[in-house]
Amino acid sequence: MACKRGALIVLEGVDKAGKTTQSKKLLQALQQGGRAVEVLRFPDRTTTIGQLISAYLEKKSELEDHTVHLLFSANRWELVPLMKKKLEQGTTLIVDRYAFSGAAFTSAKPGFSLDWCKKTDEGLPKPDLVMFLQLSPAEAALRGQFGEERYETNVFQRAVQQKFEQLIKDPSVNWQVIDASKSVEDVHKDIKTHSINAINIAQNLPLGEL
Ligand code: DGP
Repeated sequence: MACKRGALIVLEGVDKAGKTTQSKKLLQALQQGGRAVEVLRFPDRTTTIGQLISAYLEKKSELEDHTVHLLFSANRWELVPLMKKKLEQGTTLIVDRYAFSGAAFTSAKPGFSLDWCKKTDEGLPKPDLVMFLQLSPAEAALRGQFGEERYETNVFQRAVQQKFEQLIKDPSVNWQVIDASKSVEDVHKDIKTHSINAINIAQNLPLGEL
C-alpha cells in the first residue's frame, strides 16, 4: 500500500498571537503520538532570499514594497519541492506563517490590493488546515512591547489584523479561528484537536493548490 501523505497545517495571526510557541507544542504533541512531523517557518531566513528579507526586516536595508512582496513569495516557492517531498513521504508539516501573512502584511501597506498580493502565491501547496490565532490589538499590547523590526507597530498590526479578517472569509480555504487569548494549554488543546482531524482527513485526499 502506498504511504499516506502528511498534512499541511498552517498557523497564522498577528505578531504576539503565540504562533511560534504553539507550533513547537503541536510538534511535540504529534511526535509523542508517534507521527512523522516537522515545523517550517516563513520567512525562512536561512536561504539567500531569506537573508535579503531578514536584512529588510531588521531595517539594515531598504527594498521597494513590490520587490519585497515578491521576495517573501519567492522564499515560499523555493521551499515547495522540499515541502512536497516531505508530504508525499508521509510527514505532516506545521508551518509558522504562510501565504496568508504575505497577503495580509503587504496589503496593509497603502496602494496594494488584496487580490494583487494573493496572485504571487497562487499554485503553492494548499494547506489542509489554516488556524488563525485571533487576538485583539488590546490583548496583544498586554503581552508586552513590540520588538524593533519593521512592521512591529500597533498601527500597522491593526491594519494587518483587518486584512486577516477579510482573508478568513474565503470559503475555499479550511480556516479555523482559534481564540488565542486563552491560556497556552487551552489554545494548544484546540489546535491539537483540529490538527488531528486534518491529518486524518488529508491522508485520503490529494494535495491541493492555492
Ligand atoms: P516572524 O519571523 O514570524 O516574526 O515574521 C517576520 C515578519 O515578517 C513579521 O512581522 C511578519 C512579516 N511577514 C511574514 N511573511 C510575510 C510576507 O509574505 N510578506 C510581508 N510583507 N511580510 C511578511
